[in-house]
Amino acid sequence: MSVYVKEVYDKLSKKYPWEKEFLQAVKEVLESLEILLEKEPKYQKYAILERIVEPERTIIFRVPWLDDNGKVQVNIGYRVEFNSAIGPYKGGLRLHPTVNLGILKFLGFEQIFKNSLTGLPMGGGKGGSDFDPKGKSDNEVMKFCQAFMNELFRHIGADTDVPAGDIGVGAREIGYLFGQYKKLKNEFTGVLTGKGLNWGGSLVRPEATGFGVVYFAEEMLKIIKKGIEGSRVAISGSGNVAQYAAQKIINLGGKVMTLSDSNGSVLIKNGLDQEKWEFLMDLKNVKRGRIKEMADKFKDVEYYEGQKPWKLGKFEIALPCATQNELDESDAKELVKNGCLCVAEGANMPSTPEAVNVFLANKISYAPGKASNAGGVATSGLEMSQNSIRLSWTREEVDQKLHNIMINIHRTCYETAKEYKTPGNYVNGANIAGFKKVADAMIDQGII
Ligand code: NDP
Ligand code: 2IT
Repeated sequence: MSVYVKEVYDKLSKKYPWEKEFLQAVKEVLESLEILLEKEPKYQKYAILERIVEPERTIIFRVPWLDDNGKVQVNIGYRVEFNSAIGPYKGGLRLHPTVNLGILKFLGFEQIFKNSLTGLPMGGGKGGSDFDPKGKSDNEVMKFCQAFMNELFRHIGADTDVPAGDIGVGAREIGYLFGQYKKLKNEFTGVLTGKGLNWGGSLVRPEATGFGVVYFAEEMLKIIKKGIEGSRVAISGSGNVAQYAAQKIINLGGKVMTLSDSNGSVLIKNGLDQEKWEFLMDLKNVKRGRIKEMADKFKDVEYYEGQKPWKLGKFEIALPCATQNELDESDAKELVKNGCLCVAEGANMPSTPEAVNVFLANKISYAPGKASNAGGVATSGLEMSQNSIRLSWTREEVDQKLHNIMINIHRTCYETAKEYKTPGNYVNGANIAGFKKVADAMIDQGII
């Protein structure tokens, strides 16, 4: 590490030693930036690193709500407004029992650079709660969302901070959150994205993250003169991102061999087809069941309790779409050994630093989440544009714009990596290109 980077990182890790995921995300970005910082002393002069690693504002609040038994439950709510140099704070809300400030700071920090890469005017933010939606009734989820918004509403707005979905937050939760915001503010505005289609949502937003990951993988594969058609693809997770990554892979002639949830993984011997995909959609979005049930239903599906997909077979492509640090060094070695050529992250930071090193050392086409999963927030940006002009674009128009954005992000990362003499290193490409735009805007706007 250079002296400047080391100084900033050491100070941060002494200040927040318990925020492991946040420190992990910062370390990766700062290491990539060393080659840039050497060339451009202005970033040190203006203390950009010291400033960019601290959120502009963090809101932490109590969320009391009544469960179906009339008992008072209390959760903690958060919104980390990380950086607004290039636009209003923008990023999802996560509802999961593991949520804490360190997790949301890692997600908010990544979001700054991801949003910058989309080319759209969006700053970085993230929020959520330790509320666990699993096993809760619709009524309880509504009560929680309303209680959460009872505090959050005073901090957000279409030109201030625009939340969206993430783990545990989909169309249902966005609906309840939006309804409560509207009631409190008496205002129908684009304050959230991922809205329903007949009340301000954008076509293709539900599909966007998964489609975008596959569009990005296609671009990486073109460079090495390969394609998706006929490839065996390992996908982890079975939520929003995994579902639409799977659909796009099927449409492009690839074979989706695995899916998973936090209990285990399924190996789909003949590959996921339309019938199985529809079963998955109903299982996860309507019945809210477990992935194991796919094996109960289909003969060629095997369930592996407590296992991740990475070691279950031979795959040319891997798309981790569940959660952070779900793919470790030994998983990466196994993937490489079995002929994996391309890893595109649908989740945020799913590969551990050791796994990333394995991919880079073996010259695998590896895309970090902040580049390959940017299609979701990019389409949220398109939803904001449509809300502002009070018009809706067609499915084809939005999909075309999303596809172009992913092609552009790929090109930016690829070219930037080459310019900084680390060709093929999408980690450096994404971090340097994402950072430069935000850092230059911070310099222009003075010490604030
Ligand atoms: P969903 O809640 O729809 O699905 C999450 C999936 O990941 C579920 O299958 C869930 O299984 C699994 N999962 C969650 N936590 C764990 C865990 N600790 N261990 C193993 N599996 C786990 O969320 P999304 O699909 O929206 O999000 C998935 C990832 O993609 C996250 O990293 C998110 O930050 C990222 N992302 C999402 C975007 C979006 O637009 N939604 C945009 C960009 C990135 P289970 O049901 O058992 O919990
Ligand atoms: O991690 C992410 O980029 C998201 N969860 C989507 C954020 C958004 O504002 O659409």
